[in-house]
Amino acid sequence: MSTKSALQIARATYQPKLPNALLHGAVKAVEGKATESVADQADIKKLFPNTYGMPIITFEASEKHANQAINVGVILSGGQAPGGHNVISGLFDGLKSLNENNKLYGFLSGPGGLVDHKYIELTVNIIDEYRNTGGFDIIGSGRTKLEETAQFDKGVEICNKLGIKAVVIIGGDDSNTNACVLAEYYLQKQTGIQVIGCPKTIDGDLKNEVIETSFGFDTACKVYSEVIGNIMRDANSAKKYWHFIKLMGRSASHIGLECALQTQPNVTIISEEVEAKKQTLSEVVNGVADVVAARAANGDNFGVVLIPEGLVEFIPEVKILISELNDLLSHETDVQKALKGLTAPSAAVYASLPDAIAKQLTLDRDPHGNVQVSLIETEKLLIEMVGKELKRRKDAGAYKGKFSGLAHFFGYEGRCAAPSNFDADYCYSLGVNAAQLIGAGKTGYMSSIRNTTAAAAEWIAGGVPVTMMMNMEKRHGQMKPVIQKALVRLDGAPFKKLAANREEWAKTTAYVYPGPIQYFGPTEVCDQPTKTLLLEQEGK
Ligand code: FBP
Repeated sequence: MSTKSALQIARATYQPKLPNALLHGAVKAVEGKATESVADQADIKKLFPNTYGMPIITFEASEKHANQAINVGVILSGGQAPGGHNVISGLFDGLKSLNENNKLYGFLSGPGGLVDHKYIELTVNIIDEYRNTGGFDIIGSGRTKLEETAQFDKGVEICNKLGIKAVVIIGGDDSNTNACVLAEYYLQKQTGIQVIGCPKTIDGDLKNEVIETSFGFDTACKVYSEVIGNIMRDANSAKKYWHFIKLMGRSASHIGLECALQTQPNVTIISEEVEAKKQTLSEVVNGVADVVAARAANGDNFGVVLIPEGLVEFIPEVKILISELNDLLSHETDVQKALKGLTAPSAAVYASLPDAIAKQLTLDRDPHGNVQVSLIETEKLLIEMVGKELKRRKDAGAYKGKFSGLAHFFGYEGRCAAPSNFDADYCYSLGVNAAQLIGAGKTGYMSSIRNTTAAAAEWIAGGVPVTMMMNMEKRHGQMKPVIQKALVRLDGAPFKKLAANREEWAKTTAYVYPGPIQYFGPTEVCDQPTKTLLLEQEGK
């Protein structure tokens, strides 16, 4: 056992807040109207005959009644997100309040644990060690996809052996899609095993009309914003560097947008806007160079630029280049030979890239043959290209400033942070709520806590059928049912707020220094949700 810090010891005693409906361990499930999937209704209905169209469920507090003892399994899936341990402790406490003989098993290292029969029983002593802590180390996580019926059948074997009647999958859009496929299969095969999902990902892209936010987004953005604020203060003190900060978020730019709203940087690139405006790489570079030049004209040779991790895949010409490279390199391992197969426009884009980045595009591929965007050093790419552009302007007598760029990438630093009060409360509620969905006999549902900008007591607890969030999308050449990913909406309140202010933030030095997450203290300091969530909910 590792030695604990004073904060960890104090934090372990924090009792997460719960919605009123979940406070006393007994609920009544109120069913809404039948639901439809967000799109492709006929296809989704055909693929999910047993779990399609189920109603949204809202829980109301009720009288306690006797429940049969059951065993439940839990899985952490995908990238770490602050609050995962609280989902599990909430699930544990929720199950115990249904029946103190209920048992919780944790499958180890992600969905693979279910298939490979690797598990531990989660006892109260283990759970108590992890309350309100960051990380997924209680049982580990992994990215094995649950897609094949052979895997599902292996799952039935271990569930039957351990007497498990329900599996809770804590994951992002893909993992919850797979949870729904599993729920449907287990119903069809009459296994008697329920499957419940929980919305996780720091990326913030698992949200919709009925899921207000994915857990972990709040804490991760606050951690990044603290550090961005510190860098801003350094920039404003030394007045000699331009800091280019890449922020995690595999495709959507929600993290970059939220951090921008919290800290007010000089430039924030939003991938979704770049794509919508069909911007070229040189247009993106010119946009940044314009701000650097305008600030230099005011004597400010410093600044901060926020860059979303997935940017390159949203620049149409780079996206085409990457897809051509994926194809060519899947047939030809000799990179030089493969490059000869590029179309003329892609060859030109490739030639315009700094050598190191061009090399990253050809070398780093994941097991599916795709470029791993988190390994592409977009922050360095932009520094180099903006530097070149400024030199060109200087040679033409159009710019007189100094430009010195520093590169940063914030991602892993925030994924295992101790959850903010919001995430601690939200996650614990999601876990207790998942136990109630199991108690109510539900399957194919995602645990849902809504009204999250109100005080926790007023949060609305219940369940949302996963099929409701699905549409059909092309994956590896085939149409598949998947939960629709939520990208940044350019007509949404958070983006509009950025758009209305960014010209001002570019020119003036309007930095905000949010400081570290506070766990103890006044509610206006400790319990605020993200600006994204506040702005989105305000508009409803
Ligand atoms: P999830 O969608 O699984 O929550 O993971 C998100 C993420 O943190 C991305 O922001 C990032 O691109 C990716 O995981 C990194 O993956 P890995 O942990 O495999 O390096």
